[in-house]
Amino acid sequence: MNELDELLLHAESQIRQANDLKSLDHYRVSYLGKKGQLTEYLKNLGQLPAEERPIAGQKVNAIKQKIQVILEERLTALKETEINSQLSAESIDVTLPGRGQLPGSIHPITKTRERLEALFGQMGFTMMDGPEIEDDHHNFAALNIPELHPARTMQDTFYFPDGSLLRTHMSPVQIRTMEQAAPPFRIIAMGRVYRREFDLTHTPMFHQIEGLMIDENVSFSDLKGILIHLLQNFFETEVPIRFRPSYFPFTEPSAEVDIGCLSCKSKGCRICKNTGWLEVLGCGMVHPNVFTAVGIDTERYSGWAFGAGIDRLTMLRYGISDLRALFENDLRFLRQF
Ligand code: 2U9
Repeated sequence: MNELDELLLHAESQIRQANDLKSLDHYRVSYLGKKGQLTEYLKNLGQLPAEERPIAGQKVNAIKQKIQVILEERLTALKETEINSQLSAESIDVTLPGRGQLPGSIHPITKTRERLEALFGQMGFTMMDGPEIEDDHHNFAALNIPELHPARTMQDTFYFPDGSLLRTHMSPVQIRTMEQAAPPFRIIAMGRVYRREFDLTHTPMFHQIEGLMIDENVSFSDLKGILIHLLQNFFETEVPIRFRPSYFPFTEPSAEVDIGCLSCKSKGCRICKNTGWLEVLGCGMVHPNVFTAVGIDTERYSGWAFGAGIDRLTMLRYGISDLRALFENDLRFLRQF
């Protein structure tokens, strides 16, 4: 009996010290397993005198139950520790600072587009969109660009084998708008255009803005008023502005617009090629043939249009001297915006 009490004490202290599930199982087997110490006692009960057997049996069973309870308690405790350590190892500290990524910056071309959209928006113009892959009708024919016009030869335009093409200007967006709705119109279109040219001042893809205003009694003075207002606000100074007669197939009369050179204050420098002037856009009154192509009554309506290179406007506005900086994505350049 004393032996059994000692065994219980021993078992209890061993089990309480087991600090993982493996050693706990080892003790379970060593006490309660088939060849365990208590099992041995049970087996040996038969050798005792008959009158001692029931008491001894009860004692062995009582000890066995106690050991089972101690094992159970230890198992629960070990599992809880395991879960707690797993929880603290896997928990995420949401108060830790982030990985320190720098905020991005707005590309200068995007900045120009946002400024232009806001300035025209204030004057009641809405932005229209259209496909970059176009057809001959929307890019050329409807714009009074005749069959043999140089702009239609393979030199300037990227053609696909099926005759479709990459738009060479934003005008097709305006043609599509006029085909789908009726005047009055005050619209602008901004986006990528493509031409087969690549040198220091030209890239095969560049960005254009075009604007169109059509209503009854629209005249060249509307064109001048809006474009002068636009340029002075875009460049944020009262720059000198001049209109020079020019030619475009889709406008008549047509003009090109220059501003006084921003870098030399019109004194003459490398940027303005010593003329004191910088060309910034082309414009004119919409040609009657264009109205006819889209079914607008030329007796009732008149309108003006303009086109400008967004990349060029960006370079002039931010004093960027090399066109390539806009397309190289050098972070040292981009982070300045
Ligand atoms: C319609 C009718 C007329 C758009 C116009 C220009 C003049 C022009 C150039 C500016 C620099 C192209 O990117 S650039 O090389 N554009 O000079 N664009 S008038 O006239 C239109 C447009 C749409 C229906």
